[in-house]
Amino acid sequence: MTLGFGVVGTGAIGREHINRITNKLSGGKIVAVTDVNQESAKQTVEQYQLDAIIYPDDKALIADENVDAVLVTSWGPAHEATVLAAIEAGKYVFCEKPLATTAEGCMRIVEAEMRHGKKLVQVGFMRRYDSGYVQLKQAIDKGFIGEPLMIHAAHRNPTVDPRYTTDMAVVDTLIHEIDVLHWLVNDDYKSVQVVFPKKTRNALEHLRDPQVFIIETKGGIVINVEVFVNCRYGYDIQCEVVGEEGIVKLPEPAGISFRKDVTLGTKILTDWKDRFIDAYDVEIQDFINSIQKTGEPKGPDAWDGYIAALTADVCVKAQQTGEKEDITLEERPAFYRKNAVCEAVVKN
Ligand code: NAI
Ligand code: ISE
Repeated sequence: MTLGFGVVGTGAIGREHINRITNKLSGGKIVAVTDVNQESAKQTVEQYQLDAIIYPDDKALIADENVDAVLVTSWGPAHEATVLAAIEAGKYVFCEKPLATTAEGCMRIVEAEMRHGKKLVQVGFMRRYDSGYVQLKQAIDKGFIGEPLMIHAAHRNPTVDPRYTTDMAVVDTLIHEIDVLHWLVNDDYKSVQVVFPKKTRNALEHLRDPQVFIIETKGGIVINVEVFVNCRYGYDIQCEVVGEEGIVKLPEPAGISFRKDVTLGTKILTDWKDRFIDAYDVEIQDFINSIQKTGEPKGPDAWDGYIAALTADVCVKAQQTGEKEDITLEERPAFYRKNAVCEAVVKN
């Protein structure tokens, strides 16, 4: 059966996902779209020559019987209401991060899904599908570097929109590391402290940039993540795990090396769309395949969305207090499996 997608939000990543479902992946079809900017929805249908109904809002789209799965790519604050409405209607959901902007909002989604009795929701934490992170995880799980002791990570964007604020370094950017790093080392977070180095003159007045997050896990691993969203030189994601017996490091994205103008070099990417293009393809193909094969998505789930949101809330608090703040997580309910994805990626 072809999975009919209804898309809520036809902006940057909404169009990316529409394109991949329509032109690259198999087993899915865009049957409906909506956007608060109806002109954007209309342009998208024309751009990708979709045979899809344009709805005035998410509720009408969800009610369409041809919509099996709702692809939520609207702005973060709108996600919760759409996801809850989709669960209520018994529809599958692929929701871009954040699942909801607060831990309470994510918990409402978790409760609704558990009441429904079957897993419906996958969150767009695509790094768990990135071949570099998967290789790191396999090495760590096999004991290749012994016990992990430290992680040094960096998330750098060349520049950001003027509306980007200091807390967005957590809820919009660090959120990817929050999800992927505890998954990588099979541990839970215990505390976080934020340090603000000297500010770059390339950041607008209202934004503190760069920022360094020092996160400790329950097992004693110390993680430092630099978030630097006006680094200028490119889009650069780094991750190095230091273990008792050795070190593993995220591979650099492939690209030709060149010798030119007395320089030996390699181009650095500038955009998240290109850096994680394969991971986005694999995550959505896995969403389609898992539903078709088992009736449930297998990727990062609503509980993972909740853990990320709760941790993000504490990180924002730590930005404000400058103190080491405790991260207190509840036990993962049996309804939600641990460590979603790696297995699926390894098989694919
Ligand atoms: P965008 O601003 O380009 O697009 C969002 C679209 O949603 C706009 O067209 C807007 O009119 C529409 N919209 C907003 N509220 C709506 C509502 N209630 N109903 C229907 N349409 C609504 O934003 P972008 O960059 O596409 O981001 C969308 C989401 O995807 C965000 O949550 C963002 O955090 C996430 N994202 C995830 C990435 C990843 O690496 N996984 C990368 C980029 C974005
Ligand atoms: C954006 O929303 C993303 O999710 C990108 O992956 C991230 O690198 C960027 O900082 C965010 O703004």
